[in-house]
Amino acid sequence: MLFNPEMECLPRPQLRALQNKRLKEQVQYVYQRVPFYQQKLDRLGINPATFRGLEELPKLGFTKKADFRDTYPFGLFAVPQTEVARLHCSSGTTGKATVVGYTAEDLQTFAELVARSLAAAGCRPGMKVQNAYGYGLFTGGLGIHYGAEKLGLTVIPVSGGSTDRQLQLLQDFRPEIICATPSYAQVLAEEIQRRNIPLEALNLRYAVLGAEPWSEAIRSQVQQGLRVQATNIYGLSEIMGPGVSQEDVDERGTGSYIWEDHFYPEVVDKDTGEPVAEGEAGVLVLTTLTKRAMPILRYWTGDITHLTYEHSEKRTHVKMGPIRGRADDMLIIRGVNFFPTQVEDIISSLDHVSPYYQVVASRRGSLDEVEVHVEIEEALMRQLGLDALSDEVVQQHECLQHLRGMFAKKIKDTIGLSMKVTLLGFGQLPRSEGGKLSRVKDLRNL
Ligand code: DLL
Repeated sequence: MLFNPEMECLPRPQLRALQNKRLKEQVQYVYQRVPFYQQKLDRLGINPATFRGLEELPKLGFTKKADFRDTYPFGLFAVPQTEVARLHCSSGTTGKATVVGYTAEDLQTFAELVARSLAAAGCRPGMKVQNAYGYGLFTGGLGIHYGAEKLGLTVIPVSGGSTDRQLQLLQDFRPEIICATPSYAQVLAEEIQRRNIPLEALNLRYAVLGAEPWSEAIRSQVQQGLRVQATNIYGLSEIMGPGVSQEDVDERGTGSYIWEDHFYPEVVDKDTGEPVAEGEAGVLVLTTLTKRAMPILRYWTGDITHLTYEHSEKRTHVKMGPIRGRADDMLIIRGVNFFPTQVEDIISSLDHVSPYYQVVASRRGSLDEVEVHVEIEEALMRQLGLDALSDEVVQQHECLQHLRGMFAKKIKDTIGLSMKVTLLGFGQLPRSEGGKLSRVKDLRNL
């Protein structure tokens, strides 16, 4: 369903003209109101009055996470505090949090774009949504909440964690929709199976998953385990929160629509900052086109993806691929650039392994080492009559040794690195406690 058909289907020439007009306005607006941008544009010799819009956008350089830190807490705000209706912070960063603010108008836009996203995910007015994103400074909980209300859903604001309560509410209130991080949706799916809760006791149809990278293997696990159609929702606090882009339920696996009337996307080379060709992977850079409290020009998201402008039946907006990792998550192992999510692709292609894995980088002497821990499927554990796995147990089973060898070989063949593979029993790796789950440990202290 389209929430705003006029905007979602705006023919591309008109969409581009709208973006151009809004970008010029946004540049003038920040120049007048944010000393950080005024100084930056002056330094670059750009006069906002004669700025030519999209064609000149690459001249503006990038805004980076460090710029938020350097101007902490309110240095990038374009309105007086009295006009700021809400504050949020970005999650999981070291040092000072990144503070972001919204005017009442920004919150309206935020709600509309989340409403659009939920509609694309399959949600319809009148349905109930269990919102298992964390409420608080994190944008996930409240962001989804107001968008869901705007679409006309009944919101169950349970927040993240408390798995017993989540399962109880899923059975008692019978929501059609669950919104959660993919790693927490995996936990719910597993617990339902472990507790022998029949899927008929639930009424779920859709899962809207985001806030961390996930794979097709996780999609299958959640779709089967919760009997839902699962779509991707992407976003980040610095730009807005959830709902910057969203996958359509009927077009799963083909990318997520970026709501281009409000955000202008570019993908650039992570080393040179130069634009890459359509379809090529690079760092996603986003420019807000309508933000009032905290407009951001060319934000270096650090997220690696690609764009496709291929025409779709449903909407005219561009699609972005799944996030393949973050530019700063990239591990350089013995000189080879490697994204831990590449391991995920290999896992998806193998039988008998679960979608749970962890990549651990360490250093012995001056040599980098990578170890991949991966769980095998519950069914195989049962078949072999095992509760847990250890190296000794693997030694005793030829099929496990074969699986381990095949996995290590695939890693070497596709990534070009030798990694030690450790097979674990189902349930041996950490699970999400309701929020984001980190699958990478870098112990090298680089
Ligand atoms: O995670 C906003 C959000 C909430 C998105 C709920 C979706 C659902 P931050 O805490 O600022 O905001 O983290 C933003 O999370 O730069 C990505 O690296 C990652 N991320 C967000 N969504 C996805 C996704 C929220 N669908 C950072 N796939 C981003 C992969 C994602 N990574």
